[in-house]
Amino acid sequence: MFRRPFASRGIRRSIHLGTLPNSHSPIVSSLSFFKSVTPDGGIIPTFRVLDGVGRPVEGAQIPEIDEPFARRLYENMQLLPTLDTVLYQVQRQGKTSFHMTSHGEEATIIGSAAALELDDEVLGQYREMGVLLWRGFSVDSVMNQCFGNQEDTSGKGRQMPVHFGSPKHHFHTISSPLATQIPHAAGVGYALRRSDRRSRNIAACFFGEGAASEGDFHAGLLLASTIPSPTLFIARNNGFAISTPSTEQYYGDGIASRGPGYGIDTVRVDGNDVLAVIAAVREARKRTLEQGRAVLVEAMSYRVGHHSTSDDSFAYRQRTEVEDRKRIDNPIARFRLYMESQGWWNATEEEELKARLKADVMKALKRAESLPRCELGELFTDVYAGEEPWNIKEQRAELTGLLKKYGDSWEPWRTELGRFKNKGQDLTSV
Ligand SMILES: Cc1ncc(C[n+]2csc(CCOP(=O)(O)OP(=O)(O)O)c2C)c(N)n1
Ligand SMILES: [Mg+2]
Repeated sequence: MFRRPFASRGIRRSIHLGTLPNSHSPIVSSLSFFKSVTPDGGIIPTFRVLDGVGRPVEGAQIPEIDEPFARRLYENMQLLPTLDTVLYQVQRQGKTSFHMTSHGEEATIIGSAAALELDDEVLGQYREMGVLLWRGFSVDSVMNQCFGNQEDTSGKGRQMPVHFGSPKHHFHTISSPLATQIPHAAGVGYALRRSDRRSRNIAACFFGEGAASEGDFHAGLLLASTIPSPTLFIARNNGFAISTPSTEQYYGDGIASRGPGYGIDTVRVDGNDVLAVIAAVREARKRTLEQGRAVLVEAMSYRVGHHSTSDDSFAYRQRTEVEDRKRIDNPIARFRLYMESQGWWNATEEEELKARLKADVMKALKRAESLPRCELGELFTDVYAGEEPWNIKEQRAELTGLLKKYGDSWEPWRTELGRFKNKGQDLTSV
């Protein structure tokens, strides 16, 4: 069976000369090239609901949300930067090794999370902590992961900070090598299709526009397109892949233009407009589930923060550009203004919320930094299922030998061992 990829896209045919055999491609007598996927040969439009100051735009399709839901959205959009700001400073104080913020992308991340079902499988890139927050992953859990202490449920302190994972929250563990999650998501979508969750859940995959330059992006979209599965791809186009501006990542019309090439329903949305994101992702999810086919959403935003704590973005972009982008279409301010216009929010509540969130985060920070790490021997557990293989036994024996020899006498090791539960004795006392 052949689809008609261009039938509705306004490719002009001067004369009807039939179609190619085994194809619906209409034969034409005029030579014409094209490089746009829109019917009028233009740029793919961006869907928005609210203007820059939170007023519905003309003809806006406001998604259905009630006051409690809107409050929850807003609180999570505020919690995310509260955590980010503290965790960024904590890294600067040398207490943790790394952090990545979501500054500027709160609407994309929280809005998408809010449009998904809580048990949809999520495969993130690394900037999607907000999805976990929306799903009830606690502030304590965030801190415990970032400190890698004995209560880190993501990986017992064996992952870098912000490399969260939580089966309970259907959040697959973050893996930094770019784009690996994209073909994985197509596989997760396919597994869902073959399971009893077939008509209930989807796989939602987040990635940056930079990650979309990897081969894995194309492998993943092709897989989801040819082996249909309920997989929703959400591209966070935040303008940068570390120092490389998005203008150097593609010459075509962003990431969205690639969807139709794979026969995938696609939409571009204003990623700084939380209501637009909710409307777009809700509809995308519905299509994904109903058609059992992949859908692509490109959310347009701007990374206001540095790439990570290892980056100083003023080395490659103007401070004024960043300051401007903090003001223009600010996702949080914009939604707050909308909330206020509905009578759902006011200045007193704003102050109370900020104070409460800051207090919650500081309390969790104090607790997390006071807890020891897991026992050192945990380093070797959970690597393989079944009987422990020889190489793990060998590595444990080697570390134990070194600890027995230098653990007490070499100061850096002594200090480091003091941070683990039982101070490494689970290894040395055996
Ligand atoms: C395969 C691979 N190449 C390079 C890197 C280094 N790296 C880490 S993040 C990043 C930029 C990714 O940009 P984007 O996908 O747009 O996501 P953003 O950071 O903007 O959210 C790069 C190049 C990596 N982690 N993996
Ligand atoms: Mg990016």
